[in-house]
Amino acid sequence: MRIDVFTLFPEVIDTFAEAGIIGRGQAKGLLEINTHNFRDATTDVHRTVDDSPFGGGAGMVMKPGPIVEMVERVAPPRPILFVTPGGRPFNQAYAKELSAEDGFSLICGRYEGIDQRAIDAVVDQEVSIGDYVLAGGEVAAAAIIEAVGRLVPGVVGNADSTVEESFSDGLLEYPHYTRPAEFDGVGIPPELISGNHALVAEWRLAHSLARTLARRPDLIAVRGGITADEEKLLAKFHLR
Ligand code: JF5
Repeated sequence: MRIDVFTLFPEVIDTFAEAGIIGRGQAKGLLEINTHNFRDATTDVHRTVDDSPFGGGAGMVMKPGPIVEMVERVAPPRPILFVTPGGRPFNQAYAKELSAEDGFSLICGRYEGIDQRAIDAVVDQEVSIGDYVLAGGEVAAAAIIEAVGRLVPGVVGNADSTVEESFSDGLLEYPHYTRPAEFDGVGIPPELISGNHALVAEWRLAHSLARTLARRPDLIAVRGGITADEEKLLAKFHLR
């Protein structure tokens, strides 16, 4: 999968893309992350990428020329996504959709945003990673690259680890434990060392359900509520 990122801070994306699981994905030849600096598409001696907004107001707006010129020069993989708080909410389903593509591109804004004519000329989709405002799109782009890149077959080592996790079945993760069996006087749930695989699976599902009910009731509603069998399972582990 090829992912191209257009940004005023390519070193932020380059550094991120060399690290961890995404870096390994690139080393294995499964991912290719390319970065492009809008400033390299400027024509004036000051390499100007921004200007004050028509209509007045605080802050600066990214000029359309360098954005459209850089995108047309590169002919990057589509869809081209503009990262902005006003975009389509990014979630695991959106990540899965993008992971089915051969590639996609991300445009990162700075300042107050980018000229609407650049969006109209080159952008296919607008995407948001959450209801907060960042100083620029780079951190959001990194989150999208990581969420999508790890779904590309072979990027994550253990074949099971991308299927049995939060959101893959619409529930939050159950609690995890490892050695030591007692830490600071606190033990672990005895079911997990019972040797009974069916009991372990039931304990995990019950705790996923209980956590989701407590923290994310909206996700339970999406699934159509709690079934009678799920109610029984919660009661079995004293979670209701
Ligand atoms: C950005 C103008 C984009 O702040 C964000 C963002 C928040 N959720 N998703 C994306 O993007 C950076 C800043 C200013 C446009």
